[in-house]
Amino acid sequence: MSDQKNPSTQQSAKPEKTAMVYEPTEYVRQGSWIDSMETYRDLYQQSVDNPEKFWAEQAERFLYWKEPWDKVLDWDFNDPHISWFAGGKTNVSYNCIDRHLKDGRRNKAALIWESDERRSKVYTYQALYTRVCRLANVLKSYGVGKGDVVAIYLPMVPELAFAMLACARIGAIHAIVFSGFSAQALRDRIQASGAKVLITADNGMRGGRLNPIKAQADEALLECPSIQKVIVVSRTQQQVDMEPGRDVYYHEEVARKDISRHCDIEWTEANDPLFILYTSGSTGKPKGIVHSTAGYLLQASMSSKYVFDLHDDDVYFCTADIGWVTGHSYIVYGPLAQGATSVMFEGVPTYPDAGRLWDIVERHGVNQFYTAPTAIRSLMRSGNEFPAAYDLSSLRVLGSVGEPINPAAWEWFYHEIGHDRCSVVDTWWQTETGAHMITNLPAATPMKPSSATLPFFGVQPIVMESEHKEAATGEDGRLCIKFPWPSMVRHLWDDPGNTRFKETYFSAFPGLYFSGDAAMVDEDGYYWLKGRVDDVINVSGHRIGTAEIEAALNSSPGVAESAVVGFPHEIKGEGIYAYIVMKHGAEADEDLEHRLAGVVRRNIGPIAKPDVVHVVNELPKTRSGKIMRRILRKIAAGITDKEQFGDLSTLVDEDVVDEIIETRPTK
Ligand code: 7RM
Repeated sequence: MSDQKNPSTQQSAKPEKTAMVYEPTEYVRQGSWIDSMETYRDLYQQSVDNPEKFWAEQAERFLYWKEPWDKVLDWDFNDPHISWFAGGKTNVSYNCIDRHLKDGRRNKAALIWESDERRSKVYTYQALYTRVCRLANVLKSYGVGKGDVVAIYLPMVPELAFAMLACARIGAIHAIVFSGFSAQALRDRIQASGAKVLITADNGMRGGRLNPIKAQADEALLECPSIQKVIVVSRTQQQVDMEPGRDVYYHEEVARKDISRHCDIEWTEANDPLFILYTSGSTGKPKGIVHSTAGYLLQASMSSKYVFDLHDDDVYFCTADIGWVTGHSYIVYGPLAQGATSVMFEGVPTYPDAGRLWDIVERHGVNQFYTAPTAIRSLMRSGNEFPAAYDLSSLRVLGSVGEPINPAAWEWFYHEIGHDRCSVVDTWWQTETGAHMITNLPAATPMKPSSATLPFFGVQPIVMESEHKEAATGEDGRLCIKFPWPSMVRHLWDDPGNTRFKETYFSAFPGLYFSGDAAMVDEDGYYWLKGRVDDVINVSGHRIGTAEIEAALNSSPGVAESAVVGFPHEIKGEGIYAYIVMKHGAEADEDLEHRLAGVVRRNIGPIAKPDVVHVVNELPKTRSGKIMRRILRKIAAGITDKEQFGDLSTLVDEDVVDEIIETRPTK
């Protein structure tokens, strides 16, 4: 763990902090599942007093079990292993689809897909069943079965949801790669996961622009010998290269004569992996986060119900891309386990104009709307005339996720979108936590703008000042979790001996799970998140490791070394600032920035492109050879007064710092 607090992310709560407390309105409280603080506190108390009893009751209530479990919980955070509901048999596809065919929801809309060009398609639970079964049978016909990995590289098309549920149905493990990632990033993830099959598309369609997904996939597959079959969804009906024997069209395969529209369930053990999702950390390659079957689905489902106060007639809309964990848990698994109607949007918030999301809310009568602060800030900038032009009266709960929401964005969301009567739920969680961890409940918890408020049921956070010492009320510290929760990451994929798993999450604070975030608890017990304390940059709510960007930059000819840090960015939350040292004799010409952007785009994807490139002669290093990132973060944030840099005595050469300050680009 790096010992320096990342100052670039401190633009969150404190400076702008408002004293305002907003009580849930009568409008939200009416008919809600949890309508008072007493109910929340009572249930929360039960959940921590006797976690096993609490979670066993919830598991009975929220999931269908083919066979009961033998043991509710088995865990150890020192030699980390976590097992929930061991011996229990269930299936995620059954819980998200089949049981709703018998509980009166057969003809209810499961998914409403809204295309980039403003068409929509509705899939009932019955339709979802048929689609998923057919695809599951296609996968089976290729020999895919329990424990096999299926890589998915798809834009936001309905087939993405079908593919997830088809894998779950036959016990295969999906590994979704965000369609904005590059060929090389896809290749790395396929290689790391050992996937047998890839499901992809001819093209993606976003904001009226074509994304040549199949071409990217083909490039990746040049170095992925594990892939035996490639299923191609025809999104734009364009001619793409198809490799005979390997590549097949989705629509042709599911229509094959030998493919039945029923597919038996493969009953999986509660702890069997449901999916792998790669996420960035402070060092090395992305980590393959492995989520379980039962525990994951239980918490995703239960939080969907209570945090969004989801009711049977509701239309729920989460704007995330399924390539990230938010889409996994809160477009597909959580809402569908609840038997809800979930809107899946292919496009972008600003196409054809900045009213697009409000247009969707109006046309589909959305009741819950879940998005990220970066989207809110960008729409806020486009002006109030956009939301004002639409009927937003169906809304009841507004959600935020991805980074701390600054008070100005919170207030705008609350007033301009929620018309002072909806609740804003600020949900803190991570890829690793699988589901919501710290959040308000819309009809119960008084809201303080910019605070994620209180822990969800069963979640036991603790803010640590140092390795063995808890931080005092009002003091910043590191956010840890004391006790396992059902949707917790179980291990990292391909991590023999659990070495990296232990090192990353369980070694900084012995006996605790460490989140990588800074936080403070106030006098009311409310949590205020303060951003990452490791070398992870949160760009528009997406996690990107500085080490990954540096590796890309360093591979560019002429670059000797680089250091990447985050800095406060008005829209993105954090921007990417790259310090570059050129090789002896190499020139930092006008084209350098463009070349570096290119190499990052190719290695990772467009989201990781530096916002600022700063060529320096040397990086500030300590006598032991470590780059002093603390200083680089300050300079990137525009702090150039050396008085504010703290102790510089361990630097080899302080003049390096002066040179960097003097040459700072001023755009
Ligand atoms: C769901 C997701 C996780 C990191 C996490 C935080 C930050 C997410 C909030 C937040 C403050 C929030 N998964 N984060 N939600 N910070 N308030 N409500 O984003 O794995 O991609 O990122 O995101 O730093 O550690 S993630």
